[in-house]
Amino acid sequence: MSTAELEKRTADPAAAEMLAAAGEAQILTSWDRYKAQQPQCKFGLTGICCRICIQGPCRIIPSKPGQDKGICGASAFTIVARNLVRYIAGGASAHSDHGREIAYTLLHTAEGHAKDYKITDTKKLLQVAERIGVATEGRDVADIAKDVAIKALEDFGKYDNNPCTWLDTTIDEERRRKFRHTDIAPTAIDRSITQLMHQTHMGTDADPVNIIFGGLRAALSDYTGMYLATDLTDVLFGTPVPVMTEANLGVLDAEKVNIAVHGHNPLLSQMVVYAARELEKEAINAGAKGINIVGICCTGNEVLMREGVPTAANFGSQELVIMTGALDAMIMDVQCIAPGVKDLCNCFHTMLITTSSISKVPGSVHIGFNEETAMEDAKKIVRLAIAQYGKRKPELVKIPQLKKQVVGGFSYEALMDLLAKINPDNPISVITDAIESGEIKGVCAFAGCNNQRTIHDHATVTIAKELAKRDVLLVSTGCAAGALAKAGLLSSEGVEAWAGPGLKAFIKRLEENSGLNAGLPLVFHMGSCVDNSRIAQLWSSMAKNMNIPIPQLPFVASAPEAMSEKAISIGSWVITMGIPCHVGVLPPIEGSDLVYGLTTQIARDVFGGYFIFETDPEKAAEKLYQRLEKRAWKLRIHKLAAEKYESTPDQGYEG
Ligand code: MSK
Repeated sequence: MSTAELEKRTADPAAAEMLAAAGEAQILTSWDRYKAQQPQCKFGLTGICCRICIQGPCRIIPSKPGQDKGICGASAFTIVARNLVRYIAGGASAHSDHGREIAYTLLHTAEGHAKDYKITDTKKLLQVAERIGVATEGRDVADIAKDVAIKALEDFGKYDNNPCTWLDTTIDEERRRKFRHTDIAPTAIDRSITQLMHQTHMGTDADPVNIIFGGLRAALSDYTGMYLATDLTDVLFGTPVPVMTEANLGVLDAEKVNIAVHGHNPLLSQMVVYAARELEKEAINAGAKGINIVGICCTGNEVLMREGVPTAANFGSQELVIMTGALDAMIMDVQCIAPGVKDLCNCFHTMLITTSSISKVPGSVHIGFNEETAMEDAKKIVRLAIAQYGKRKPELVKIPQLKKQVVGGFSYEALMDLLAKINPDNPISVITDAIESGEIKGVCAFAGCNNQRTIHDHATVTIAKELAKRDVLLVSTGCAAGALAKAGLLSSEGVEAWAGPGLKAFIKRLEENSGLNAGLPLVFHMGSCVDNSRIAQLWSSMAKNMNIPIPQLPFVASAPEAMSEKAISIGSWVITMGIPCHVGVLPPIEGSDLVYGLTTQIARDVFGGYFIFETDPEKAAEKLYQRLEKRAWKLRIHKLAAEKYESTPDQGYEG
């Protein structure tokens, strides 16, 4: 494969090296399968293929009488809206079901039925308990944890009509009112998802506006599920603090047993990390120099944040970890595991181990993972990997010697601790003062995946560099954080290379006071996909400190390579919170001008947040920067006016 062809596939040099090797060995990857799918169906791409009943599929051609509607009479706008919100239902179900598993484990830990787990962060438990109204005074930690877990589980299926607790206790009064007026606050997660599937069933709702609002209710369920997942995971495994690690395929170690944890649920990956520490000697007895755990996707982000486990790949390059010939086992839990990894495993000695009853791949080994026997199960899995090490074919081992330093672990609490070194009384004001003085121009949060419709990692890295140059403070989660990590933007090297003068001065000021042994990174890694809740906590606290509603805050979000249903549901709740959200891949909505307008214009009028669809990374950076500049400028004008007329700044203007 020529260099030009490789550059069209990935911006990651290690991935390019592996893709060249795959080409030579005639091993097909997702890049080849994407090419083989071209041209993709235009009806599907624009959202006007309806498969909701089995009279269909119906494909809409607006200019052709008779075919301008589906067989049932559904218009293009109904079909596009239904298809779009069903993505949200899928995303919300995945995030929230993940949260449910964590809540059950916390409950069983508190009851003493999950002996391998413990309550690690009591401080966070008490904070969460107080926030959601669970009594703490004079009570046993286990009793408090039990009540918190039950409250979380109630958010899935409670039968009263009050908003979900994790939504209601984490938003301000202005958003609470907005969600009440628009009737999109979910009362129970499961109900909102079920109701959305009902609403979009054949012959129920044909009104695209009503359908979209039903979708937004489910999106706020996604928010609820991921927020409680973050809170309770911190309680179980600890709230992340800054850690040093590395990223990219060079983190694989030819002399060790290499195990990749892949998926999302830390209940498994944390146990694998603990088990590997205990079984180090067994690996040495097998002839290896030890055990090397590496992460892929968000379960990788979870253990990076808490344990400093290095990242081997993000979503787009997951198959290429196997291509190194040095991966002994890939352990998967749920979500974002491409079934194509099994084809790669068949070409090498890598064992694919599935662990969840709802996530299996034909031909792989299944070890059911249970919370009651968590450590035992994790050890069984690690021992399989050790045995597999002996089957490695040295002649097939080819690890690209490319990796970058990463400083991660910036939970909301860790960020506040860092800011408190400068202003212990009001840590968040360190950021808001820097925005008000113009030293930094605002904040951009990067989230989301890789998508074969874009060059792997290219848009994420390009937009981040462009915004950093213009003094925008950057935070990230998910596979976007993976892309930035592999490109060196999660290190102090990134600050030297790409930060504008204001951003550099800001980060250096934090660094001088940090008390850490490492330099601070250009982009602050805030965790996995569910940890977008940490980003929401950040913007809420900034808005509160500036005494403005969130839609006036100079804060934007970007998912340059969005791929999954979860990314659509995250983006949807981000806009309901009042944050402009860029997406670098057009979702299938072009088949209806009305739905397109709802997401990009009407959303702005109603919520203050809206989607910005832009596939060109340079243009996207420009648009994001303009949004920040405009919001910061309006803030300054209103503040000046308030000072001049000795009044309080106007709260009612559009941000
Ligand atoms: S893993 S949802 S590919 S970010 Fe969270 Fe990555 Fe997107 Fe999955």
